[in-house]
Amino acid sequence: MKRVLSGIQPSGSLTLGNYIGAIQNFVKLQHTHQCYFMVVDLHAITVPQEPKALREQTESVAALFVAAGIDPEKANVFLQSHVPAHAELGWIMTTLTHMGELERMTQFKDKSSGKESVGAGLFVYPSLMAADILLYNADLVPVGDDQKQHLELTRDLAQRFNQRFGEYFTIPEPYIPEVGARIMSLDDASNKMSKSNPNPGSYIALLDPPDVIRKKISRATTDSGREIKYDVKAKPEVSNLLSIYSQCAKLSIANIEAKYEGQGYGQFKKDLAEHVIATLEPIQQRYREIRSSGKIIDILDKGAQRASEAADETLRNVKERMGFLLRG
Ligand code: AQP
Repeated sequence: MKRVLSGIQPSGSLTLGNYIGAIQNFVKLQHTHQCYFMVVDLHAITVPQEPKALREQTESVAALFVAAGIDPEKANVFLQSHVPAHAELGWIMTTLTHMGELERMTQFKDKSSGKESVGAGLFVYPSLMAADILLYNADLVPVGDDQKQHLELTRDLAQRFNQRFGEYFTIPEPYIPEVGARIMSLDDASNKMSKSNPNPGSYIALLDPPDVIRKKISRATTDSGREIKYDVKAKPEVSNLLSIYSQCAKLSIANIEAKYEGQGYGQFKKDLAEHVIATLEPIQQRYREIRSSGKIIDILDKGAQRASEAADETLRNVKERMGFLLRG
């Protein structure tokens, strides 16, 4: 069975973008692959996090994984910080990474641009991501467009290690989902929908109540036209809403265009809000049950135990190959 690894940062409240672009694919993959799905809290602290919020968001993301349909008996669900091998292999990978490789990373350039002071962790983040993937010898990594460059670096680091210390790491491949929409921000369709956006009107959180969802969608930016047509260049905002509609209502875009032919944006937005609400309602219901049961701590403990077994073995092999004197 091929191994899949992916993670989501607890850097805010999960959005519909995270669900459509990542979690719904995780749910499918768990049936056909050996999956490792983690909440990457060590990555989240590469930008400042408030401790109380970090703790709450971490538990919330883990509970949302399960509420959205990831079965902790099938997939390994755990926190990155519960498996210390991530930080240790992360350091080892940092020593194998060249400064120039990190300087070329566009995500670092984006996230650091205009900031007076930037943590070194943000700079070396791609080396830690490489460690996350290589620890489990993952074959496939579901990645969005913005992470492709980091996966390329992971592949280079795996090859570099294998050349210097003997064949060991699997070279991971990107997993491109069959339907992988990139959901854009509701207030600006040139940016992706992001959980850390300071404007909550720019995203739909998976835990937003129905009225908030209705309000956010009715206020979503559109153009001054009337036509409901998918054309990313000419009508980026409407195209984004069509993608969300298609994913939530499980209808093709052509079908939705035909349904609203000759109508303005009003009814389209109202119906879209109801489809989003219907998609999120069962997830929110299960989320409340999981949080109130307190089971998530136990799920994360078991997930970390299983993940540690695989990760510790990799780390031991890596250290042995590199010439570390191992404990007896
Ligand atoms: N807007 C999106 N559309 C489709 N997929 C998305 N993902 C994120 N936003 C969208 C996918 O969700 C996973 C989570 O990634 P992450 O938490 O590690 O960080 P991210 O990609 O940077 O996500 P956010 O929500 O934008 O977080 P912040 O605001 O903290 O940077 C990834 O698989 C990603 O592709």
